[in-house]
Amino acid sequence: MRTAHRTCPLCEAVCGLTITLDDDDRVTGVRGDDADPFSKGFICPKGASLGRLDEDPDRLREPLIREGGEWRKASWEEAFAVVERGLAAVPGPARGVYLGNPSAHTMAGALYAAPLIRSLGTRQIYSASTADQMPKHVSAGLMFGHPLTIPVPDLDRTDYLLMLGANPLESNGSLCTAPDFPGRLKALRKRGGRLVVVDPRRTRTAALADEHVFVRPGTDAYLLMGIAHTLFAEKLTNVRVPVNGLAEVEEAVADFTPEACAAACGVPSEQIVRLARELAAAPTSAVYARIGTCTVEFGTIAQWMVDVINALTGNLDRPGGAMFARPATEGPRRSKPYARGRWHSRVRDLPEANGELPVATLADEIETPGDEQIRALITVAGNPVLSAPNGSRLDQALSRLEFMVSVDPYLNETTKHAHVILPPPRVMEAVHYDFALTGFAVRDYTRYSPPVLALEPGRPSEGAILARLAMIASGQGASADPAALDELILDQMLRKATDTPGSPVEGRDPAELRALLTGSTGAELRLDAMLRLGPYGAWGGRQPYGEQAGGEPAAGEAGPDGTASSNGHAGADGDAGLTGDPSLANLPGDAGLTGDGLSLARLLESPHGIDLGPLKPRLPGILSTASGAIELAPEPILADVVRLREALGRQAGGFVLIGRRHLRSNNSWMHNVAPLVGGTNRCTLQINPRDAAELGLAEQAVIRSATGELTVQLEHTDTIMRGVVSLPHGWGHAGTSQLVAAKNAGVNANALTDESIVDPLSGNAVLNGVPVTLSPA
Ligand SMILES: Nc1nc2c(c(=O)[nH]1)N[C@H]1C(S)=C(S)[C@@H](COP(=O)(O)OP(=O)(O)OC[C@H]3O[C@@H](n4cnc5c(=O)[nH]c(N)nc54)[C@H](O)[C@@H]3O)O[C@H]1N2
Ligand SMILES: Nc1nc2c(c(=O)[nH]1)N[C@H]1C(S)=C(S)[C@@H](COP(=O)(O)OP(=O)(O)OC[C@H]3O[C@@H](n4cnc5c(=O)[nH]c(N)nc54)[C@H](O)[C@@H]3O)O[C@H]1N2
Ligand code: SF4
Ligand SMILES: [Mo]
Repeated sequence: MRTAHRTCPLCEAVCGLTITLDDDDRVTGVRGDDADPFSKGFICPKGASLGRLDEDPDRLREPLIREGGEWRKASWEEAFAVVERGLAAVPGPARGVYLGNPSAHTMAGALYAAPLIRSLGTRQIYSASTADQMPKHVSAGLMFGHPLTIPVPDLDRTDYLLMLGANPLESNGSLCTAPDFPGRLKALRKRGGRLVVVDPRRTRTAALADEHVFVRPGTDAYLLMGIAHTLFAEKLTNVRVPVNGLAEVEEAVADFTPEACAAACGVPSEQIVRLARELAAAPTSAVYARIGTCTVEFGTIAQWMVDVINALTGNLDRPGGAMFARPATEGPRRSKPYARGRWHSRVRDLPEANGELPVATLADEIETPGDEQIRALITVAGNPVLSAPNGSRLDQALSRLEFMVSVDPYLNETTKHAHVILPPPRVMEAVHYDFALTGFAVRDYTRYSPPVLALEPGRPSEGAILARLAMIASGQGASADPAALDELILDQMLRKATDTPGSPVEGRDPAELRALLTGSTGAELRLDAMLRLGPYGAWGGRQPYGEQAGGEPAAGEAGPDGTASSNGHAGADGDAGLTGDPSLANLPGDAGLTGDGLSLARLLESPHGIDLGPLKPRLPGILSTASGAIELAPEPILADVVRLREALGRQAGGFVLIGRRHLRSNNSWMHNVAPLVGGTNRCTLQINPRDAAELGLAEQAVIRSATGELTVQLEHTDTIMRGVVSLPHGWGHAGTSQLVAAKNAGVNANALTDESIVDPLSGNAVLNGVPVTLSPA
């Protein structure tokens, strides 16, 4: 028997795990790692079942090739050769790529998705980000100059937290990396702080709060505008950070009186006013909003308002307020100002954001003939048939592709359309480093997990799979060596650092620095370089390490800034890296480190991770706006406020559908693990008992939307407000080899969501607040 340590890759909480294995290398136990300074032993049921997930007999162990309706196992060489033929037959601009959520958690996604995208030579780039947090990237980009400059609530120090559209007791948090989020909320209350939760359902998080506010789905933007209006009207603003556009914000919110907003969002005007006063009066306060406020019609406006209110109350960038993390691999900030809508989708003219197009238009782009019609598709770690709006239409569209290759451990509702499936190794065989999520952490922290088990001979790591796809796509052939790609990227990264005026390695020889790097794989070498050049690193920590030179990045380049956004997309244009902060260098001493700064070797010596301290103020250095100040009133957002104003008088009527998450489930892909799906059916439609009585609904109902209809199992509960029904997504398992999931199939909530409606600024899907009708089954 032996013990190993690694980070849990399953959700954004980045818990440290202690894993026990027997002599045959079978996982016998998974528990929280008590010595991890950030998660301190916390674990949830998903993490605890990681061994079962890893040893799931339905996981693919070798590539599959589909010929007609028949699947057969193939060697890696044959599979890559088929991919080469499939991609070669389709010109670059007609190749699409979709990156799913787990690619935000894997090192492969962080290090190799960007080179893969660039080598495809296409604008047909999609990810789960446009079914998730794209509105936050757009508002952050426009306000702070970079889409990953996203403030997080300073959970451990705040006195008052207003949380909207998030349910961390089930999700364990999102765009707010905080292991044991539930414990941190309890600690907030215990130290006398106040927690207010805004949600159309009285969730487990709401039950723990001091106050729960029911809000009509899709209308948080009104609630927040009403709060901002009150802050101005009652002269409660106290802006302490450099901003432009304060007067414009005041003007924009002028019409949004608490009374007008109350009518639109269903929260009484007195309550809106009181929330504003409380946020301003608390010694420190933070507003935090997540998925329920993003995947809606006014998603970008709501995300913008969150940061505007934090700035107005004087809580942006101060302890106890909303702050910016400083991750260990943070690269230099870029010099180009943020822009969205630089190009538009071919069929529906929807705007690009972060270099991607909205997943809501993926089916259009596959179905509609034309020069850049998607004829070949690569999916990595995604299941859009169950996760994208109108997934049923996508299901049909995918079956028409000339060629599809999926990198995924499962044959599922999406990958069943592939011609080749390339399975990544087991979690225990994979490396782990959280490039993306440490950028949204409530404490600065770093941890590297080498593989617990050696890779089976002949089996490529996921990084090597993606690197080989990138090399095939760029015409280097199926047998090109992935190590060459890593060396190219390393060379570019080191050259950039040594060429940058003011960099601590300015003028040094890139080859000399390359010789100093350690690591047993290309991924480790690249991590080592990023750590050393990062803000706590031996080569970057003490000195300002200035601006990146402008210009278009070369194909295949990732650079120290080639890290991923929350859903793993690093930006087609290579500019979605984390921001750097040239003015506020962090002394390694500050971080509780002794001796030299961070490097891979330092992380390997610290298998439980390294605490880099509480968040510290970072303004104005973290900003990359052209003005050098926070743009409180970006023009594209002000223009969209007109749409919000027009909808003010809109009469709410009829039922609307929202989603929800459950602690023991994870989007679409953990339903094949028996201990997680056992017990009662969780894919139920929650309905208020009074609504059910009025409609004469008992056990089952038929629910219809503009796009589809489903027969659903009802769950009567007064925790959901009247006029609202809730169905979790990620279910509706059909036609795959996952035997446990097939027995717990459920229905696909995204058969009901409408791909024709998006949040116009971000192109994000509208998954909450979908109009539906109900009738007895
Ligand atoms: N109605 C509704 N729809 C939603 C949402 C909602 O709230 N309501 N939420 C949206 C959100 S927030 C998201 S993020 C999306 C998620 O959308 P997707 O990312 O498209 O879907 P997932 O279910 O997360 O699919 C993950 C896939 O990755 C595979 N996988 C797991 N681990 C690995 C790995 O290490 N490597 C690789 N290569 N593959 C792996 C799994 O087998 C699975 O096929 O869904 C969105 N859809
Ligand atoms: N156990 C588990 N953990 C997960 C996941 C999972 O599937 N299962 N998925 C992961 C992913 S990909 C993500 S993005 C995160 C998401 O993390 P969270 O944002 O915390 O997601 P949810 O738990 O879905 O909570 C969203 C809440 O928004 C509410 N809501 C719906 N519509 C509205 C609205 O219009 N306004 C307001 N104010 N509230 C609304 C819903 O009732 C729900 O309680 O979770 C991650 N963690
Ligand atoms: S909370 Fe998230 S990271 Fe922690 S054990 Fe559970 S799934 Fe893993
Ligand atoms: Mo997500």
